[in-house]
Amino acid sequence: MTEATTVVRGACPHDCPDTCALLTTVEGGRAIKVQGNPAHAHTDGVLCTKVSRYAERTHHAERVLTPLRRTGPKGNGRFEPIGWDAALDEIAARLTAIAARDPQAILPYSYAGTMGLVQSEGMAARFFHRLGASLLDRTICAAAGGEGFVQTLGGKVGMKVEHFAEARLILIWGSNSIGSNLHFWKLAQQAKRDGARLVCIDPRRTETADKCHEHIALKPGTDAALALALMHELIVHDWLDHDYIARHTLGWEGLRERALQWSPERAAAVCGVPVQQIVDLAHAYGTTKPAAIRLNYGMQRVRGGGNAARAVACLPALVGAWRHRAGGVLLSSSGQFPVRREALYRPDLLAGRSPRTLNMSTIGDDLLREASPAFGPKVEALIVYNSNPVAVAPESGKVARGFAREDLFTVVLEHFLTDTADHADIVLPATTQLEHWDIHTSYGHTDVLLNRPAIAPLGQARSNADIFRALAARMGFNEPCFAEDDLTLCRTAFGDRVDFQRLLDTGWASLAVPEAPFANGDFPTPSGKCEFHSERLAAQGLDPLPDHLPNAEPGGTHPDYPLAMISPPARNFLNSSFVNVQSLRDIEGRPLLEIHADDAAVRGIDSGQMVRVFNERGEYRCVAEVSPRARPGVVNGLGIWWRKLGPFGTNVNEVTSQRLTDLGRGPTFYDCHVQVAPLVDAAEAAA
Ligand SMILES: Nc1nc2c(c(=O)[nH]1)N[C@H]1C(S)=C(S)[C@@H](COP(=O)(O)OP(=O)(O)OC[C@H]3O[C@@H](n4cnc5c(=O)[nH]c(N)nc54)[C@H](O)[C@@H]3O)O[C@H]1N2
Ligand SMILES: Nc1nc2c(c(=O)[nH]1)N[C@H]1C(S)=C(S)[C@@H](COP(=O)(O)OP(=O)(O)OC[C@H]3O[C@@H](n4cnc5c(=O)[nH]c(N)nc54)[C@H](O)[C@@H]3O)O[C@H]1N2
Ligand code: SF4
Ligand SMILES: [Mo]
Repeated sequence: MTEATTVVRGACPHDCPDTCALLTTVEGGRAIKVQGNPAHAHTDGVLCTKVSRYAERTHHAERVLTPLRRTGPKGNGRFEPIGWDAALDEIAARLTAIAARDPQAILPYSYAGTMGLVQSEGMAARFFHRLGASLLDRTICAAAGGEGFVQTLGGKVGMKVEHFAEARLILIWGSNSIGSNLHFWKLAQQAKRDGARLVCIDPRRTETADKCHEHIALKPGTDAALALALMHELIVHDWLDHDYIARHTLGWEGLRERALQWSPERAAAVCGVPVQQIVDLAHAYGTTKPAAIRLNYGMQRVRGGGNAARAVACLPALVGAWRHRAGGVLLSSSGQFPVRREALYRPDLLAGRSPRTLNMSTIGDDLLREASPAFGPKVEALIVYNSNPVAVAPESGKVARGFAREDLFTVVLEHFLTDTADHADIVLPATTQLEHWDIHTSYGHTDVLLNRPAIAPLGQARSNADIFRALAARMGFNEPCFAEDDLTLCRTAFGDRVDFQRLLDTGWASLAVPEAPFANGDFPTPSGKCEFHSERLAAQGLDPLPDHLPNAEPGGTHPDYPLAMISPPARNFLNSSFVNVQSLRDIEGRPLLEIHADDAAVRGIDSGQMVRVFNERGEYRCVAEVSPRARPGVVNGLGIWWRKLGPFGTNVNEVTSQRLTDLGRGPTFYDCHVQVAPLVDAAEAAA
């Protein structure tokens, strides 16, 4: 190492359960290498391919490095550089004028471009609360499963991830762990080496399914039927832990009655899998101890996703799996972190106002809606940060039309000119994780991580928190909380609930969470029990017991759109992030649709051919791959390409719907019927 070389400790900011500890090597003010920190147990010195390229992403030639103002028509992506003062003055003037009529006409739109508490909502929430803007229901990823878990176990809580290594049976359910939860996969491998059996439950034959002992390729949206049939077998063969059920669960009689309606034969017909596979899985689950379930969000992006998560969450209590630290279920660990939300987000700045809440998953419809008593004011201004809705939100034809409204004032804080930034009136250059402070929770482990800036902000980039601080000053918001700098916000996030000195010294701090959290019940539900029966759901007029709700668009039923489509992540992208990093795009090639040989043959489709994928909502074009990764009747449209980098300026969300889930008002990306046809016109196909 030369004298000018430093290594800086950080945290991966991305929407991924693993929240890795990073080490960034800096030479002459430039980040030259980003690696996993070997001292952090969960990271173990390993990063995924994407974030190994984070230096390439940060120093990308196409970074937005000055504020930009639109010059061409809306959506054209033509801009001129302007100064920060001009940009902030214009935004403050526009927002002030709109707020004078009704601040609810202003909508913040953000998700998990960074998961850091400071650069996500740390200063932004304060700003929008003070303004009285519409609130955003952040449902786009995890709302249905999250609500299913809250109603059943009492929160986003579950097994400690490290104990999966000791399990004897692991169900990997609705998760492509190798692609999207790499550090969990390492633990599963360890268990496998020690003799554990791994079962993957996923409509797609993923790289994870390839490496498990068994793959159950059920139809999308049939997970609750499978879970209920497993219960049926547990009951019939008496593989139940009667003592655990009696002491630590609520509503057993009702659940028992419901489950007995789900014979393996009935479920097999619904799920489209052999009866024997269900019988064998039930036997394994009922007789292997400890048995652990790694559930992920892939199984809850369908109409009945909340109920499905609820049904799966009931399983461990039935066999008493929670008694052992390597038994139970994990969907998300995010509920374990003692974030000081009031102190950080300052909802008190609403000062008694209660603005309407808009659902981010229906942004397409909501941008096109006129004012009405039920809806409230038309959306006149949109401030987007940490998200790329034009690419990632469902039914993107409508989303793009909404963003193209000439009368909508749109500000986008970004690193790049994404599909969304192309629709902005003003683009503001944001720093990346290598350029700012932040503090991180995780949804896949239970360590808090601190991120130190490794390099100075590039160009004129400013952190999200800094941008909202500056806007607050421009708008005359003079409460002291708007003066807090980013490092202070890091401290505020947990206060004395986490040892900040330790974070400064080592980069992370583990939460003190119980080894086997529900060995003696103590669920954070109203009853303190695992709630098979939920009074809270009953009070909302909903079914108090979990049930199977068929997909709204199951495939095989609509005469024009006979195929079901799911659109899981492509391994080398993270949602729509990294699509513009050339070395990663080279690995992914072109937008791909996996289709089973039988479905391809009847349509005259060959591998490598361009196809149209369409339904009543729209059409996108991509390359077909005839592949055993697709099951008959289901096509896999791998996500999430930038529209402008895909053929014909569209992506997979052109065909997904804005229908919402049973619980949590989440999106239903994987509940989508389509038809697929070869593109015959050679000129079209070449375009
Ligand atoms: N490389 C990479 N990693 C990622 C992401 C990424 O885009 N790329 N995304 C991140 C995000 S935002 C999240 S939320 C997390 C979790 O992200 P998830 O979206 O849960 O990602 P996956 O682990 O790929 O799990 C989805 C799996 O569910 C399967 N699936 C689809 N429908 C069904 C169904 O009805 N039932 C069942 N059982 N399975 C179904 C899909 O085929 C896929 O293999 O991962 C994060 N990690
Ligand atoms: N069809 C289909 N659609 C899906 C999914 C699917 O499986 N299929 N998955 C869904 C899921 S699970 C999710 S979570 C959503 C994800 O949707 P988003 O959260 O919108 O995720 P990204 O597409 O990665 O966009 C994040 C953007 O934030 C920017 N960004 C990152 N860090 C910062 C920062 O510090 N400051 C600012 N200002 N910007 C920053 C990045 O450059 C990037 O453009 O997509 C959903 N959409
Ligand atoms: S995306 Fe996930 S696996 Fe990759 S570095 Fe970040 S936290 Fe680790
Ligand atoms: Mo997500």
